[in-house]
Amino acid sequence: MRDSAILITYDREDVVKEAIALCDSAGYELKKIIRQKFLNRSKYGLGEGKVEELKDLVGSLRPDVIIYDEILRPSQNYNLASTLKLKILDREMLILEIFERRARSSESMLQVKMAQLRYEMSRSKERVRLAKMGEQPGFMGIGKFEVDVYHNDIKNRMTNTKSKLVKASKQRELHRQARRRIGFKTISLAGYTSAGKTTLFNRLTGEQKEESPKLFTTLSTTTRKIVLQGTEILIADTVGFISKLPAYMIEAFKSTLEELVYTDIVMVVVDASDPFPELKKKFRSCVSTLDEIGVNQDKIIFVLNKSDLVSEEEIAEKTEQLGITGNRWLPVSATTTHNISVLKTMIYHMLENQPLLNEKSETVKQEIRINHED
Ligand SMILES: Nc1nc2c(ncn2[C@@H]2O[C@H](COP(=O)(O)OP(=O)(O)OP(=O)(O)O)[C@@H](O)[C@H]2O)c(=O)[nH]1
Ligand SMILES: [Mg+2]
Repeated sequence: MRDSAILITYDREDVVKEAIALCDSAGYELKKIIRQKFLNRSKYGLGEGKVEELKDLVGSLRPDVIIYDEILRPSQNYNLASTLKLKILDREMLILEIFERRARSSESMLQVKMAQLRYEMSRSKERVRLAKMGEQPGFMGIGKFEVDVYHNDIKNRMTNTKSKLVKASKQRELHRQARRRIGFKTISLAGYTSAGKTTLFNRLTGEQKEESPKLFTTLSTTTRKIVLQGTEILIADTVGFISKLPAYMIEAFKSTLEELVYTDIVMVVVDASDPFPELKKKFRSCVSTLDEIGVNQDKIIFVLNKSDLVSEEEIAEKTEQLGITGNRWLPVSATTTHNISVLKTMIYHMLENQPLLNEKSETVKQEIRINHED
């Protein structure tokens, strides 16, 4: 049986929709959705009056957890959990739970582990402070010795996980070098979660990787060879982005996302059927994440997917409003295959006019190299 939850989120349609999809992807059955204008009040996140109401609701609905669609400080989480006597999952923890459920490859499992440890580490200071005040359950009467043990334990596990991730990253580097020697050009799919990257990937490669309306269906990269006008190229599907993804999570997935820096073309897949405000939010989140990992803008193609659900005029209008100019964009439908052959031609021409690996990406590579010290 699925665990049940009360979801607390913002009072905005697109936000509510995404929060429901996140809960569903994590496997929770929603008993109630509470919409609030503010979720960042100091003591509980929620206002005190709302907490009282919530107490009654918890009494009658008896959910297993409360899902809080914002990032809570440990003290807020503790205050809420002890008042409601329930486990509280904030947005970060919820995303981490989904990642944990979805991780299949050993590298993605390590990446999730790293993100969980970073989450724990970022909260450990305040938890220790609460413990010293005798306020954190399970930490009662904790002494200096136990605090040190706790910290060192997280640190050791982080060092351990990181060294395994560095190994995996080196392995990737070797693969990249091999590809470069052979002269393969590569393209990667990127974009917000559920935009249709895997569906497009399957359409381009004839693969049958899992496509699903659930969020974060894909967590590890799959690379396949395709032939475009007689030339063999490699195409990679990647993990999706989401708004408010904390930097440490991007950091944890860096070795996977790094592929986007070295690839010759990045196809940013956008769900063109989203209403404009949602589309804009997701688009911005993609562009800023790509920017953060150091992807050169010149090699981006914007693929406006799900064109079967909206008119071409509407797509053109949305594209213009997003500020996408020139001829680096195309409406397609991964489901009906509309414009897929045009997309292939576009990719082919773009690759033809590009050197295999330009100087710029070499510089970026230096900048995003994982920092072994922290
Ligand atoms: N109508 C329509 N639906 C599509 C299209 N492309 C994908 N979908 C649907 O959109 C949902 C998400 O597709 P995926 O390919 O799993 O999306 P993704 O970007 O790989 O998502 P993550 O792996 O979760 O990041 C699925 O239910 C697909 O069937 C399309 O062109 N038209
Ligand atoms: Mg996918």
